[in-house]
Amino acid sequence: MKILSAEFVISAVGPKQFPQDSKPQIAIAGRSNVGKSSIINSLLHRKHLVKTSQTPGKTQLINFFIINESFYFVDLPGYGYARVPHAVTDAWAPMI
Ligand SMILES: Nc1nc2c(ncn2[C@@H]2O[C@H](COP(=O)(O)OP(=O)(O)O)[C@@H](O)[C@H]2O)c(=O)[nH]1
Ligand SMILES: [Mg+2]
Repeated sequence: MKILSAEFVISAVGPKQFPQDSKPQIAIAGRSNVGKSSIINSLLHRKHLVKTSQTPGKTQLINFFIINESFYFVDLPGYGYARVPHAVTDAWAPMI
C-alpha cells in the first residue's frame, strides 16, 4: 500500500475521545517494549511519527494516527512490566 499521508490525530485518555467516524481502526496491542510503536513507524516508512523509547511504559495514552485519510493506526500502552507507578499501569488495563 502506498502511504500518501500519516498524521497524528489525538492522544486519548478514554473512549469519549476516540474518533467517532466509521473508518477502520487497527490497534497494536502487546507487552511493554516489544516494538508496538516502532512497527507502526516501520509500516508507514516513518522514523519519528510515533514516539518510541528504550524505557518500558513510554506510551501512556491511546494515540490515534490517520493514514491516507482512510483508516487509523492506534498505538496502545503496553501491558506487563513498565517503568511507571502501579497506579498508572492499573489505569491502563480498562483503557486498553
Ligand atoms: N533490535 C530491535 N529493537 C527494536 C525493534 N523494534 C523496536 N525496537 C527497540 O525496542 C525499544 C522499544 O520499542 P517501542 O516501539 O517503543 O516499543 P513499545 O513499548 O512496544 O511501543 C526501542 O528501543 C526500539 O528501538 C526490532 O525489531 N529490533
Ligand atoms: Mg509504545
